[in-house]
Amino acid sequence: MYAESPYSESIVTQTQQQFEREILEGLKQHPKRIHSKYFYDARGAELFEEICTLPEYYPTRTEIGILQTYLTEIAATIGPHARIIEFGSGEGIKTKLLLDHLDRPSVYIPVDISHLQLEATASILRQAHPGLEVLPLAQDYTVPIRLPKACSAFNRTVVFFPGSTIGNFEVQEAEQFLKMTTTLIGETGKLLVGIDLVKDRPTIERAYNDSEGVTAQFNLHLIERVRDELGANIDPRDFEHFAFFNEAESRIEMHLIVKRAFETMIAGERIVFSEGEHIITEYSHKFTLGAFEALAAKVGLKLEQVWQDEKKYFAEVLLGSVGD
Ligand code: AVI
Repeated sequence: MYAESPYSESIVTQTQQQFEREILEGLKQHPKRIHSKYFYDARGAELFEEICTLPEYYPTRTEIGILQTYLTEIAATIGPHARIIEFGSGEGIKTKLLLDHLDRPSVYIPVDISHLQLEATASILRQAHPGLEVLPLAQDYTVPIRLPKACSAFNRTVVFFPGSTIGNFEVQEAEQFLKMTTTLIGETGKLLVGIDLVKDRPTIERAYNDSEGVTAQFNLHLIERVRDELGANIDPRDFEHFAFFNEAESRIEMHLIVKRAFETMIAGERIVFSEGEHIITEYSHKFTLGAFEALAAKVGLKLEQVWQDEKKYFAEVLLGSVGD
């Protein structure tokens, strides 16, 4: 087991170079884009945690409610001595719930782009579960990953992907991600994933346009990062938060609208912003169970069990490989 962080500073530098490259690539596209994974530096993660507690943002508390109600049943389906791989490990409430309910889990591999968050979560879990081998992996999970080798034996692999983060992928990316999980779980493993369900437009739109403006701050934080980390002369006050439900694509779209025309140098290149121009910063897909089942079937995964809240706002879905 690791006694301290196995990650060197070079990973941090690499991540900064990737940030600069991808921001520039995105801002040269039409329409301009900034990938939603860049919300989550320390400040962004803090704002997201605040979003999760807002009255309008129903997904987090609804999913936690589902887990609290059904985890005994979910854990019984998973069985003892599982190896759990969790993507985007977040602040750990759902992880804690899962690990507390499972029967003697063997290995826990949290995968997250933020190594600071990972290490904090890992050390808490090592204390709470002395028999659990915790192997954090600081990596962008939108690209294929190589798992750290565990010393402990395990019965089956379960990929845990709560939070409806799968909805933040483009449809093709979601398919690729599901394909990658089929390789990780093999024939006997399971994928336990949280998905946000299609519901009435006002409920969905309110969740991304909260009255306190925290989601707006979260969105505008991307501009703060470009200003602070890439030394760009760019002002968040020149942008406006905009979020709406695109029914045809079944997704919330978050945009930043440019309020006044200006141009600025970003990482050595001149970028022109026109008045009224939109930067796409996030998609958050809302699924029907049928649509999610069809997506999973494309990569050979079948829906085995579904747990939902009473209002059917959110679903926790267990999938296995078709050959299982
Ligand atoms: C992380 N993800 C599932 C959130 C969502 O609802 O799509 C991110 C978020 N964006 C704005 N509010 C929350």
